[in-house]
Amino acid sequence: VFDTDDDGFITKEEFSHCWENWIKIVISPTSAFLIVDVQNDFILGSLNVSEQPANQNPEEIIRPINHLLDFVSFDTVFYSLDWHPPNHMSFIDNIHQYEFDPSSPVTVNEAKLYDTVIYSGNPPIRQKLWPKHCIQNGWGAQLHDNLIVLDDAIKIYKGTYPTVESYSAFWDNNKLNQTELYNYLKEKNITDLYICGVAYDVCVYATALDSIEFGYRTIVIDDCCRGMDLNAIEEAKNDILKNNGIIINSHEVKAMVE
Ligand code: VGL
Ligand code: ZN
Repeated sequence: VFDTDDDGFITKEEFSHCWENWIKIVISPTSAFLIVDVQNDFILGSLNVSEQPANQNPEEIIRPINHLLDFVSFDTVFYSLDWHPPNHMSFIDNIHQYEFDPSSPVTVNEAKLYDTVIYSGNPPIRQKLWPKHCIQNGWGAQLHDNLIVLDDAIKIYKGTYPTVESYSAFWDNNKLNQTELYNYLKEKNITDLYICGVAYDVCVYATALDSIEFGYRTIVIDDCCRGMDLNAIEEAKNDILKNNGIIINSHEVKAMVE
């Protein structure tokens, strides 16, 4: 395998080839950093996670995230963006545009914000109702102004189709369609995926579970996440740990990556 010209010696070129293709990968982890949905609507706008019972200022996560971007040499940095068309079925204002399934626990006339409804479909579609948020190209969908956005980072857009909800940055909620994230991670031979962002108990949680399922060493950076509901955050963290995910503080990241 090493000695492709079979002369008993490994040339520099042969070694470089092996190094680039597998030795480097075997002996050292390759780390990517995924920043989930740090967009205006989740930090300051319509789905501002600090209005929820967790009641911590979500802007506090920007500084430690920027610090990691400045001082840790990740192989690749990804930003995921919740990126909905105006008629997305997750918005409570749009429920009259979609047909409710008879099995829905609440009817179109009863449905309130944060209820889960069931729309007709084959199979029927369970959907939690949210305020309008992250409309494609709008202010709410922009990454927070203070967040450092690296020039060579990759953006992953999700929830882009009206009748498809996507909490995870990998998959839609029904696991029918993938984003480009997994292809990029494979192409770049990433072994370790560091994840942070909002909402801890929704999109960060779903993304972490999918990352684990794809086989990545999955590290969630606790102080760089904020969520909607304290109990749900605790449950999400327990579930991540139970599935062999890792949860650490941002000051531990640099030593792990380098
Ligand atoms: C999210 C609710 C609806 C999230 C996205 O990014 O956590 N939450 N859409
Ligand atoms: Zn959304």
